Amino acid sequence: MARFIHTGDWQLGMTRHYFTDGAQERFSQARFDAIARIGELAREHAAEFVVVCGDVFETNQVDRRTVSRALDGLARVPVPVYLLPGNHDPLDAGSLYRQPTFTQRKPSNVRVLETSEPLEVAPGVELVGAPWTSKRPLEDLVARATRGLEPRPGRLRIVVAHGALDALSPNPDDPALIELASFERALAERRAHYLALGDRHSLTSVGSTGRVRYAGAPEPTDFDEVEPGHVLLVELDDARCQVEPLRVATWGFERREFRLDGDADLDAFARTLEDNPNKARTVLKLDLIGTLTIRQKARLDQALEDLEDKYAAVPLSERRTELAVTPNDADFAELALSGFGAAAVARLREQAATTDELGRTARAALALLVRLSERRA
Ligand SMILES: [Mn+2]
Repeated sequence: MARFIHTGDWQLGMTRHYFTDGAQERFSQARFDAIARIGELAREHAAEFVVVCGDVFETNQVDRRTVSRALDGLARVPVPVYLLPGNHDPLDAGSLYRQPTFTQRKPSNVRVLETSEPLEVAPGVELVGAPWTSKRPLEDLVARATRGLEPRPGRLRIVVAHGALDALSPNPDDPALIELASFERALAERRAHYLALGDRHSLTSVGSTGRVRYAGAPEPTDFDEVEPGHVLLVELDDARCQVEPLRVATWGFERREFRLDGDADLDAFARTLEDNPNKARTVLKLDLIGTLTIRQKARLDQALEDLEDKYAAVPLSERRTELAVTPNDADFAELALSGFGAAAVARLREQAATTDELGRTARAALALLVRLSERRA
């Protein structure tokens, strides 16, 4: 029997353009902390080893500090860890796995799967790696890694790979697609017993065998991921494959839609988003629809500014502009402007009534004016 942790897509060193410096540092740190948590889970669940199925690092160009901190974290994992080069960190001429920072500081419990030569990692248990040696492989690396394998009774084989399965990919012309049927034949013939995959950041079981899986990213990286934030605890023998997802993530990517048609909606909006106890580690994308007056839009802008201060980031949604803003008289009653100020508001209101870019700019200017005047009051 084999009992191990299957993970991948750590993406150490990943950056996001919408982060402020502080949020970026928290995001980076969370990925190092995940290594420590995976080590604790390995101990707690008596896993014999950990396989990391590619994209351990975001690129081969991550800075020295990222490599050093990763290796420091890996040294503390109480079991052997096997790293597979993926499409983000391929084993090419410039690979970080071949640079002195990595080779000289690599702890003894860490090994890079550089070839598909079966590697015995426990009595009767072999790993078969399918490493990426370039960013654009021209064949199915899993088929290549398993082609020459013969069934050996009493021996379990875990294939460690990275990439898209043909059953899930929208791009049938990609020569590197992993053919599910071909691996299922290897399973049926007992040439291999499990396919540990990375690349897809969503927790996914593919086909009906339960032996072909993506663990997903242990810390999420984007909005379109389904159930990211886990590693898989796999218990495997010839007759049985039991897999349990174990939660790791501390971050979240949330996409939320709100309909805003007045002050009551704005109250509920602010209350709901204020409620999240994990704001500093949540990236929030808002889809806002509805119709607000200028004064209400000013309230919304104030609320958004407040959210941007508290959340990790609130990147702009493409749909945020579906919010309609319509000036009404009450918006300006309290401005108490005269002379030049009153004339400017009158002109902006005229322009705000148009639907073009000028209208949008005029409405934004009026909202800002209302907001500033309220702040002064
Ligand atoms: Mn990845």
